[in-house]
Amino acid sequence: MTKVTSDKLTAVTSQTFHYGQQIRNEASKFGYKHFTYDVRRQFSLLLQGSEKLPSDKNNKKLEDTQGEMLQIYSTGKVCNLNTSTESHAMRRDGCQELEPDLVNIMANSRDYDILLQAWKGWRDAVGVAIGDLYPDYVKLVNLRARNKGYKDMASESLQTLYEIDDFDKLVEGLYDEIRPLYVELHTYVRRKLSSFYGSDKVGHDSLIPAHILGNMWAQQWTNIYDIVAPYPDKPSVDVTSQMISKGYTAMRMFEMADEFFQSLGFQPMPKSFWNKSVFVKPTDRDIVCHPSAEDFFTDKDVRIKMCTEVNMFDLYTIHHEMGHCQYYLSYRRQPIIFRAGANPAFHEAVGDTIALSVNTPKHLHSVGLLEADDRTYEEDINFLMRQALERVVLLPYALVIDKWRWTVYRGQISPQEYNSKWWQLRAQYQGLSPPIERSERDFDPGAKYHVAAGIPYIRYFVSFLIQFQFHKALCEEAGFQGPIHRCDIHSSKNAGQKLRHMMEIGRSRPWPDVMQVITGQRNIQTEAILEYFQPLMDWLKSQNDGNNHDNKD
Ligand code: X8Z
Ligand code: ZN
Repeated sequence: MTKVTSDKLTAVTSQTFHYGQQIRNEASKFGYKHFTYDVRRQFSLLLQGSEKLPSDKNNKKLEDTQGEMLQIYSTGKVCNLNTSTESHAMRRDGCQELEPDLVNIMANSRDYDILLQAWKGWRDAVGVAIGDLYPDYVKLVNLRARNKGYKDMASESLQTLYEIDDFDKLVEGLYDEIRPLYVELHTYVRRKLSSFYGSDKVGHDSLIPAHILGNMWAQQWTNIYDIVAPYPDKPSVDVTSQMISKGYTAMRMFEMADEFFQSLGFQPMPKSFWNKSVFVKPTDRDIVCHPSAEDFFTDKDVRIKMCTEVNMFDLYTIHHEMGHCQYYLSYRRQPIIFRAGANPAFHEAVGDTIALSVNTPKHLHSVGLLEADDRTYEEDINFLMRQALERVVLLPYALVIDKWRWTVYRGQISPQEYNSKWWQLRAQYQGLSPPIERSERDFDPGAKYHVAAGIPYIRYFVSFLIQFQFHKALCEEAGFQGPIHRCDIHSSKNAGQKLRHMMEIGRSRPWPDVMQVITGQRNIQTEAILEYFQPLMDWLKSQNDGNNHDNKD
């Protein structure tokens, strides 16, 4: 992102903020309690925590600090990487950018030291600089939250977004139900990595070094599927190489996603989407490559921005982003205040729910990306392993990010403990350790986009649970019989209608009501995800044979 772009962004953020204050001011003049339900709900959502106007000076400071953090993140580069033994892209300035360069190294290199250089380099380049700004940032967001009548930023984001008290305790309880599955998976993966890299690098009953899991943040581990494949002689369920050999392009991947939604009865993506979205990384300017989907709130103007690479993970991300766009289009007839997900996790879950079908061997076979769909036990387990690396692994990661931020916002730790607390949570929930010594000069949370951009993360934790509830409900609606991990809802107009009904409601009702429309349940549950992964859980237990070590101790 150039300075000009970032100044523009700060200016627009500021304008939006002031406009919001102005209409909130107007709205606060009405005694709305006796209005009809719909109008009352709009007023109360609009007026949520806006008791006082924050001082303009502090607000400007917050915008500037936020802008600076994003600027550091989006222009971060790692120079002097010694990758001469491997063929990795090197830019003319001898530096590597996060996307695609560093992301690809983390995904594809199997050299322990090169991975370490890329991992450390990225944290040196952006973490440290963001860490210098973070204590001020925390003060400013807390000040803003208190001005609005909240205790701190943690309670502001939890209360405004989820409309439930003690939401943080609720998610902790849900994770307790997932932990046994994660512990089995972690134990198995650690053993495979230990044989691959050697027990001097990965101990048998210890934490896993965070840089060898195929991902810069160890948030999803699909890129090391080849190392951990349960039945390596059976066909790979990762279709990246088929996508490449069949000459797939970014555009073709977007068209595939659009076709899937249409098969469920959704409208095609509008013309402006195809004209105005960014599908591949521009060569003439820096942009924030982190994938995003935007609602322009006029007509049908919805767009995606993504620096797409041809691989199976990006195919999943495209469905994720298109889910956001379909949500924007579904609720566009609602009043502005209701044009949002039932809660942020619902927005994150739509595209992921669709991708649960897209990823099935049955579907991949039907689009010519898998030669056979044998439906043998081995193929099932291979498939579930890859799915677990994509969807189970994210759960503890998501919890770590926001548990850490809540602790920080609540002032329970001081800036001198930021990084050590981070690694304590990484060990406790994810079973990961830093590959080299860290200190409080480092600021490893800042190496993640959502921390630099100030975007809450617990939405993904909740999304990765409810997407399985949605999937199960839609499969039933589609009349699918069999284990839910094999279900592909492609072409089911009934499933599509049910999903659309839920999406059209937007935020006009409390989320438990909306959840009920699609699943018949009123709460977040782990039953569907655990049912989905049960065959893998049984297989992992037999492999680990009681040799698991809860990474809590
Ligand atoms: O940020 C995203 C999306 C945009 S809302 C690409 N995700 C999280 C991440 O990348 O950290 C999707 C899954 C988790
Ligand atoms: Zn998203």
